[in-house]
Amino acid sequence: MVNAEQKQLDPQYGEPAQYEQTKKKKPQKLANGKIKLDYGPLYHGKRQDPAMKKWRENRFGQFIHWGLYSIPGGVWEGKTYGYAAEFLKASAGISTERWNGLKDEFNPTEFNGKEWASMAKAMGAKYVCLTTKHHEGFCLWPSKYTEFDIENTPYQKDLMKEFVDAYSEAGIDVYLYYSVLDWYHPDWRTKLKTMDDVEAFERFKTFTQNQLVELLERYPQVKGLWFDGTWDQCWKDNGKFSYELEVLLKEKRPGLIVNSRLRADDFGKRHRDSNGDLMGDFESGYERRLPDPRDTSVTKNDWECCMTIPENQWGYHKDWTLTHQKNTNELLEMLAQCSSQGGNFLLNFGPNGKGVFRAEEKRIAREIGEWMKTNSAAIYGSDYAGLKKQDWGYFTKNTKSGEVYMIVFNVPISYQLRVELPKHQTISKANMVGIGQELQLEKFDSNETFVLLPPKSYTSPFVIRLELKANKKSQ
Ligand code: H79
Repeated sequence: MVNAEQKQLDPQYGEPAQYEQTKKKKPQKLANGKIKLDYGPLYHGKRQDPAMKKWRENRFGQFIHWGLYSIPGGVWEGKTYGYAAEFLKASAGISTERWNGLKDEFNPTEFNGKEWASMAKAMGAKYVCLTTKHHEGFCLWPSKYTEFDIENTPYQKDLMKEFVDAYSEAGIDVYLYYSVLDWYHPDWRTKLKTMDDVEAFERFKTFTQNQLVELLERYPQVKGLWFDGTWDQCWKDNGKFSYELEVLLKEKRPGLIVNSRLRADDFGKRHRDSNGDLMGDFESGYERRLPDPRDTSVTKNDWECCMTIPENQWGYHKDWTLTHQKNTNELLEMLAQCSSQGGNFLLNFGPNGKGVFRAEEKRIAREIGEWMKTNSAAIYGSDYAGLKKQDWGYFTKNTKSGEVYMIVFNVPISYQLRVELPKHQTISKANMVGIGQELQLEKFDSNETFVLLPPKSYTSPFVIRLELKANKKSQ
């Protein structure tokens, strides 16, 4: 037996082959100038299979953060902690033992899958992503691989089954969030410093794989997995594992969609490999931020922006007055921007420990839904329109019908909305969506036209549908 000190990663004891392999590789250039990778992307370019097309058409999703952190809601022993509520254990320095005791209080008696799904549907969400396990390690489903799960709470029941069934029946695609980082599991390590760490992490990888396979087997309707908590050195040094995990999960569930956070390559590069190519099916680095609205390079890959309503609260926090709360029009503008650049918008909700959404969330969901009732044609199935962005808002183009939409957020004082088209095209007609009113056009340059708005006060964003025609002399 070697003692603990000897077990430090001393060269005389060597390192397990798997660990060595990802840590010590030297980059090799291929004939095309690219770095040779054994664990790069599974494919290049955008996936065009039906499952991924559906993901793209959905454009708008509901994110749900729900776990033990939803009980204290950012408040511990009378003190309010302003940082993200799901981080309360860390920000208030709560011992693991005390935090884990929250499991005995988790009893969401007000949870009703059908009501949740109908709220999401009325909002216009086409997909949902639920936290099955966040950093705290608590599992919302009854897992064979841990005691720290819903089965061992006063609630006991498999609420995830009710959730997945209700959303699926409502026609909303279900995705599952899974944090690899785990504050509960004794084998989780951020960095592998000793042989013990390496061995523990091997067990942790098995645990992770088992849980993910378990999720896919238990919930057959699930369309994809949304990974998080993969930024630590341990994961970056295990590119081989994340590659093999992606392969395995996709074999288990053909068509499965995974975000770019799952992967690290041979040299520890995340999201994008050492050659700059995306790993996973969509770029998920846009957390609480959007790309520059004029940046067309983002249209090369699928991507998604996940967004909170307050500044940075994912889990339920009792006090939302601490930071700016985005209003409905601000959120609609983000949704429109995502659609205009070929991305999805995933808007977060954090129900409380009883399973109740806060009043502000219900109101925002209702208001978004009202807008979507009239205007969703400019969102669902839409993509980058190939037109130069203008200051009044965003162009989108429906990929099936080819119809072009203008989603207007800033009405100019002149009431003139500038549109610049390719030389071979002209606008033949412009209609206000909803009212149907035809708008006057003024062509003022070979390829520029003003869409003229009736002068009045505009109080909410609106959509204009353009009919385009090819010029006679087009080449
Ligand atoms: O679930 C929500 C948050 O709780 C979770 N992701 C969203 C979807 C989240 N966990 N951590 N964070 C967000 C912020 C963490 C940032 C950091 Fe880092 C981790 C700072 C240092 C390590 C990521 C990696 C940013 C810099 C390096």
